[in-house]
Amino acid sequence: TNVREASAAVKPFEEYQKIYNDIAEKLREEDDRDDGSYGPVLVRLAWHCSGTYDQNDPSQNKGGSYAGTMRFQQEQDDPENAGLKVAQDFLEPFKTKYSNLSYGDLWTLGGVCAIQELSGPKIKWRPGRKDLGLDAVPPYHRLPDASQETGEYVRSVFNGRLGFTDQEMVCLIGVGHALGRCHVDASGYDGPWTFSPTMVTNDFFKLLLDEDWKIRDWDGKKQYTDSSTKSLMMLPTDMVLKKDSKFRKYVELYAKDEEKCMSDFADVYSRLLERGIKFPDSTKPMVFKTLEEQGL
Ligand code: DDH
Repeated sequence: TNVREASAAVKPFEEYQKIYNDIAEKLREEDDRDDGSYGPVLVRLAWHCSGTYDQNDPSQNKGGSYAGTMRFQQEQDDPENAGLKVAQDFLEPFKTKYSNLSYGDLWTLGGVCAIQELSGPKIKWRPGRKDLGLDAVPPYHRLPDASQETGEYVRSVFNGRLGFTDQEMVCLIGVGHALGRCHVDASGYDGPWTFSPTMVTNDFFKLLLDEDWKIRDWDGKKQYTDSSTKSLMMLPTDMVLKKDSKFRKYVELYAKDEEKCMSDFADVYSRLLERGIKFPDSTKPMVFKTLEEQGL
């Protein structure tokens, strides 16, 4: 019910593959961030522009990736979006270079490209989102607050608003947080979740189960650190996946079965990027080739 209609694809597949390649080449060339890649922050931008969707909101403020409203200061100022301007700026040149490309399409395509180029699975993607005005900016407090440490809270976001199952939320959070790191100057948290933050893996699940996680002794926000190396982190919301038995069985499943983890993630991330959007039947899901597959 709470959906917006996408326009029919305005470009042929080959045009979108060109945009994909441009983003992928820029990712390869610019390595002056954190662990050497802007990929993780692009994955987070795609998630945060989509994660504002609320299936129960009867108002016009539906959120989701459709309207590209994070280009407005008002949405950038949502405390949960701190640090994402970097990703928007990274993608901005392509908005200028390609006409008829909406922000919603550009930012979701950026996430798809980053996952695939960081050796993740193929993510099906469809175009047709349209830029809408300021009145489409979603309200704050829809994106998750990492300090909340209950299953009830995590489910209120992912099931209540976004309509995902327990298994789907575990998959999204755990594969997302295999990538990148927290920044004190953005969220107030600090550090990476895994030893390979520029590779899409199921390592988050293995580390969550295998490591002994203790509250970090510092004067920052409450977060957890692994006892063996003290170089990794978990957020309070991440720890819920281990403590809640209904979540934990999926953590165990994904820690054991990387193939299932990746194919489930491909499916659920793709649907995350399309929350609240109805695509015309004529728009078939696109699957892009990586630079490597094209010999580029
Ligand atoms: Fe996340 N995430 N995330 N996350 N996330 C942060 C970083 C990254 C939460 C909080 C934070 C997902 C779910 C949740 C990524 C992907 C995904 C940071 C640190 C916080 C805090 C930001 C900073 O300081 O720069 C919370 C809470 C949740 C939750 O669901 C309960 C999901 C579903 C994804 C996904 O992509 C599917 C990625 C990638 C990063 C690393 C960004 C970077 O710059 O590096």
